[in-house]
Amino acid sequence: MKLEHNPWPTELAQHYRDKGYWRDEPLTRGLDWQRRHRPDAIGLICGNRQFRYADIDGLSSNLAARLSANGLGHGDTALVQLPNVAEFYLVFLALLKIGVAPVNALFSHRKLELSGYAQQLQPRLLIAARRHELFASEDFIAELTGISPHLSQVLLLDETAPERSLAHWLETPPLGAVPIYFPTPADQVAFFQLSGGSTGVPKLIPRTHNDYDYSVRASADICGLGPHTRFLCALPAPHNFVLSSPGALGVFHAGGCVVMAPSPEPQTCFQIIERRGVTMAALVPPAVMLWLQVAERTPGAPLRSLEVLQVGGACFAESLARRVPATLGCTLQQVFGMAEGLVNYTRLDDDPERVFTTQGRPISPDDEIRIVDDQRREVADGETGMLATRGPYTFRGYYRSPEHNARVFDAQGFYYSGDLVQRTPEGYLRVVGRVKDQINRGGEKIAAEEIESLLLRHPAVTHAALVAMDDALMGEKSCAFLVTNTTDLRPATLRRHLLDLGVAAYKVPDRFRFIDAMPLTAVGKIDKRRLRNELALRSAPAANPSEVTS
Ligand code: AMP
Ligand code: DBH
Repeated sequence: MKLEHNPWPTELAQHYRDKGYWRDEPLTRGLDWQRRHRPDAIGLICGNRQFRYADIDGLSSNLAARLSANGLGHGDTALVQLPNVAEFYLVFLALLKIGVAPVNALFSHRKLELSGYAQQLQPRLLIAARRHELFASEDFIAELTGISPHLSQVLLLDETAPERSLAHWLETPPLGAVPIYFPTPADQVAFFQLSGGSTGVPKLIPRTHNDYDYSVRASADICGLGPHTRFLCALPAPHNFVLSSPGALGVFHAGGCVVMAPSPEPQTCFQIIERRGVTMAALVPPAVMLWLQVAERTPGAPLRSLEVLQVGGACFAESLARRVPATLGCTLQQVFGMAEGLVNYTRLDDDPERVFTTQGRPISPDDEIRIVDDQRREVADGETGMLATRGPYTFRGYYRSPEHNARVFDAQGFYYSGDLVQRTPEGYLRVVGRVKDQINRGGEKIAAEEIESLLLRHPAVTHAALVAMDDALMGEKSCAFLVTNTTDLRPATLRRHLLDLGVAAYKVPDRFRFIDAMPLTAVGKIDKRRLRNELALRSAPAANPSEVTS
């Protein structure tokens, strides 16, 4: 059975094969090569645990075989939520091996996000962690089974009962004959990536082996990965940046070593970097700010092994970028990517000025970029326009979302990312803004519509609008403007309301403002530009008693 996805047109697919981008091989091929040729090389470090390539392959094969023996295979999907631990990759690789397509939820996701994914994918398998509040008891598992009635297999990290213990399933080969299993065909869905989104319901991005594998291989090449690479995974492991740009998959492809960190917090990361000789790390801008502060306070900080720091996920101020090489003693690489596909890198041998002032150029000569105005006419180099792209690893449609797809793709299959960019004459991109209704909170994306509709579920809220406000550390934070039918609604009540609905904490507005009426545009839509301007004008806490700031 196949999972649906919008394929590339035959001619383009042929072109991508002819160029050698698509190799019709599974995403696990790189691992397979390492296992055969360098079984004893260390590929993964998590705390005090070290995994050789032979271990990574063996453990993931145990899990693959057991799941396969239990009847899981092509056409099936899995909901996975794990923290930054080695098991994240062991599970991902196991599922790829047997052709079960997972969605890897962020560890910060809660009921609402997980239920949304379960609703869309109808998973038969759930892999999660007992340490997550939702999985400390059985209630939410029962709820998920209600949403996805075929959910028949549950495996948990930190679980003691063997029939449900992820550790047990990884460490023990199946009894009896090992079943024969295969990955899904390379032009089919391998897994679902998460989109930051701009709509009410979080959208899923089908990624095929062919397209993802190409982006990983080409990224590993651009970033100079090899067996010497020790890559620090300090952002959430499922994030497209640290999974594939070049991320952990790039490192496995190149035979290097992924070193897990529980968070990007500098004290922890600096220790791990020193202890493990980390050569490369990937961060979002707020984390870089913290690293710079700590490194500046403690000269001679233990970052001697660090060669490259990648920064991406949100706008990185030029002034900060300029501090990176001197303060952290490493090469800076800017990365502008998206889980939907297109990834841009500054190159390691680029002139520093270019690295400080642009977000890089695309991976592939066949990444087609259009920068267009409101009428979708191309603008000249240096002018600002909306980014549209298609190419050998940019998806062709969100999972089961025909209406939304009709809005964000044009007839030629170009995807409109919602970013406002400029192109330099050399083909480098600069991200200057956004047209999508999203808040980028230090790399964590919040779809305004999702939070507005949740706020409106409170009986006292009659109108809600979520907008970005500038923030020195996070780049942006979120502010909810609200019109209510009562005078005594408090931010704390609304915060509780959102958390009770089960939304991830990072999506809860950082500030609430109560106003008498929403400003409207000429066509009667909420005028978010005016709301944003208002915030910019009064960035100091409001003194007006009709507004509550928190
Ligand atoms: P997502 O769709 O969640 O994968 O998020 C991708 C989006 O993150 C892009 O469309 C941009 O809006 C934003 N983004 C990623 N990298 C950068 C960057 N280096 N500078 C500015 N924005 C970025
Ligand atoms: O923000 C992102 O989604 C992102 C950033 C850098 C990404 O998907 C990527 C690199 O691949």
